[in-house]
Amino acid sequence: MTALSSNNIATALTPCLEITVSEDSAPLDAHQPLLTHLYFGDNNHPNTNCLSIQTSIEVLGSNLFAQYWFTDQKIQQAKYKNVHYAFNQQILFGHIQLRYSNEDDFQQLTEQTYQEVFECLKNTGCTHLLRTWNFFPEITKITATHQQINRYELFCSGRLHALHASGIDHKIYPAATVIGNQSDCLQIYFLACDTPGIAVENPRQTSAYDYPVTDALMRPLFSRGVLKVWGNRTHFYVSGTASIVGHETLHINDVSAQLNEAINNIETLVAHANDQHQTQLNAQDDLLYMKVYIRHRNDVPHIKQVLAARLSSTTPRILLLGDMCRDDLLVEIEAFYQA
Ligand code: 3EB
Repeated sequence: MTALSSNNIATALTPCLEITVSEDSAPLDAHQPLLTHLYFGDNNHPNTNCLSIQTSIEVLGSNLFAQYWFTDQKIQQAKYKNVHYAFNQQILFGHIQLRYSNEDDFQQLTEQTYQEVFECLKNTGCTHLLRTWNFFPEITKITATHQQINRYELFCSGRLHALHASGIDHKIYPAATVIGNQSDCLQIYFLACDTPGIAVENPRQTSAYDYPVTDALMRPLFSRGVLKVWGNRTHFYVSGTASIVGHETLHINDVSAQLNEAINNIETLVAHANDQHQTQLNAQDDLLYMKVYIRHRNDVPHIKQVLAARLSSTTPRILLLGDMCRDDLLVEIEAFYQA
């Protein structure tokens, strides 16, 4: 459970938002309004009654993983330009998926995509972006339109320009995941709200937006974690987290040590959130699930061993095949806390 201090966490009345996870292929019976249904690793189970999003990424060692996001007030669906979204006055979940080729300017594509996202948010009043997930292929590849800048850096630049141009108060960057997949699309989905969350940075890591990059316009604008109260629950959205201490990759070529370091990072982040914001999140017991993005499928046995040692046996973990934004990273994890 969570104790909340009124001056640290937004006290405005927020709707409830609950997430359940399912490793079962049957869609759940929705007794409450469904904001979104996210699923991985199975293309036969879209849920036609709600915004149903398939993540085009391979699941390792399981057929399906799904999440259902419920709320307590009626949800509508709509489309703005390329953004499909489900929303009410207080919550919004959106999805955008665009095909592209190696000849396209990826900086421009990302900027336009995020521009549409911010326009959509402005139109609905849910202007606070809390959490984003971003997937696209060949993440560290140098492309035809820019020399010496890889696709992830172009992505960061496009996102930064759109964010700055949005006119939205962007002092609180969303928590984020950026992973390379095997599709031919840029896929972005996101959670937004009419009231802000609280950004939490990690004392073990340089804030990503302060990384020593050569070009300030390519800064990765995301927070390590975002806290948000929904009704009587607290959520903590932890960004994709890797074996980075300060701003440097540690444990090159050692996937087990990288995973242990990434888990250390998340445990420190949770402790820091508790310290700063009077939450009482338990790094193990309140972990709803962990997603583990793995570069090489052969590493799965090592990954499973570390997870067995570090996570509670009942915590769902989903292993996904994906590339990280630095070539020396072999694994990245993302966590979702609900207390
Ligand atoms: C890192 O810590 C690893 O650009 O939005 C993780 C999560 C990473 C989000 C982003 C990048 C992003 O820098 C990479």
